[in-house]
Amino acid sequence: MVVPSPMIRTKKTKAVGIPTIDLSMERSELREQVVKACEEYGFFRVVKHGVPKEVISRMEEEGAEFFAKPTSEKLQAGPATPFGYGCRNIGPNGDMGNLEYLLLHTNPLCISQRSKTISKDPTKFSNALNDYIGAAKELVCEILELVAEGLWVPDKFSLTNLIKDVQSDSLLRINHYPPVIKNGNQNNLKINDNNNNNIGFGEHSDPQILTILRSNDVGGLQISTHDGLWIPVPPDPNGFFVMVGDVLQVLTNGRFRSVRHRAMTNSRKTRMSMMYFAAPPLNWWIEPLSKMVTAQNPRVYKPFTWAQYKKAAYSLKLGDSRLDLFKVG
Ligand code: GA4
Repeated sequence: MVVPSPMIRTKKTKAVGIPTIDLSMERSELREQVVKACEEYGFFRVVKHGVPKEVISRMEEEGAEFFAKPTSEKLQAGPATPFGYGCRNIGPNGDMGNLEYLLLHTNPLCISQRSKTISKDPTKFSNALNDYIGAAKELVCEILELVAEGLWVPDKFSLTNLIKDVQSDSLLRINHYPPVIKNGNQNNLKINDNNNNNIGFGEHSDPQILTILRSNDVGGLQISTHDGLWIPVPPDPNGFFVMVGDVLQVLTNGRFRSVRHRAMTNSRKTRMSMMYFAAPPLNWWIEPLSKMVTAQNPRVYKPFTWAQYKKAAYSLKLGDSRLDLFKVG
C-alpha cells in the first residue's frame, strides 16, 4: 500500500504526488512500489525506515554546531578540493551556489582524520557521522535488494555488493543554506547578485548509484519529472528521500533514469540537508546488468570504471549530462 502524499500543483498546473513508500509493508508489494517509483520519477520518500531518531538527531546537531562556528574556524576544515568545508564554490569548474557545505569521504580512516579539523570533540563528531553513515548504507542496501528482486535480477545481491565493499567510494555531504533575502542581507554568505539568486544548488543528477537525502523541516528541494516539470518536494524531517543516480541508470540499461534535482533558497529559514551518496570502489567496472539487456532493449551503455565516470563528471559543469559520453555507438 502506498501512503497517500500531498498533491502538489506545479506552475503548469499538473498535480503530482511524490511517491511515498512505507518500508514496513509486505515485501512483494514493496519491491513493486520501489521499481515503479524508480521508473516513474527516479525519486521517492521512505517512511517507517527503521533508522533510529537518535542517529539522525546526533548528526543534525553536529552539522548545526559546525555551521554555527565563525568563518575563520570553518575554513580550517577546507577547502573542499575534493573533501572538507566549501562555501559557494561547487566542484572544480566554476559552479556556484548559495550555500556552504561539508563534503566527506565515508571511509572511517578519512573520517577520523577530517573530524580533527571539523570539531573540538572529534571522537563525538566521528561517532555521530559513522553511525549515520552505517544507517544510510543499510537503508541503501535494503532498497537495492528490493530493486534487484523487483527487476528479477538472478543475484539479489549484485547491486548491494557494489557498495558493501570496504573500498567503496561513497560520500557524505551536509549542505547548509542560510536564508537569502533578495537585494538584502544574508547571514554569512555574500549575495549572488544575478538572476539566479534563489538557486541554492543548481540543477543536476547525482553521478553515483543511489542517494539518501534527509533535511530539516525547511523546503527547497525540487525534482524534475521526465517531461521536464519542476516539482517542489515538501520537507519531511522524519523521512528519507531516495534518488536514482547515473550509475543505477546504467546498471538498469536506462530503465531507471537518474533524477535531475536542485535546491532553492528560502528567504526566512535556514535549510540543512544531509546526503549519503552510495558508490562502488573506484576500480570497479560498471555496465548494464545482463538481465536488463535483451533483443528488445539492446545495450545502451559501454562498460566503464567508476573512476573513469568520476573523472568525466569532474571535468564537466554541474548540470551537464555526462551519461551521453558512455553510450554505445
Ligand atoms: C553532485 C553530487 C554530489 O554532491 C557530488 C558533487 C560534486 C562536487 O560537489 O564536488 C560535483 C557534482 C556532484 C557533479 C559534477 C561535478 C562533481 C560538482 C561537479 C561540478 C559530491 C558528486 O559526487 O557529484
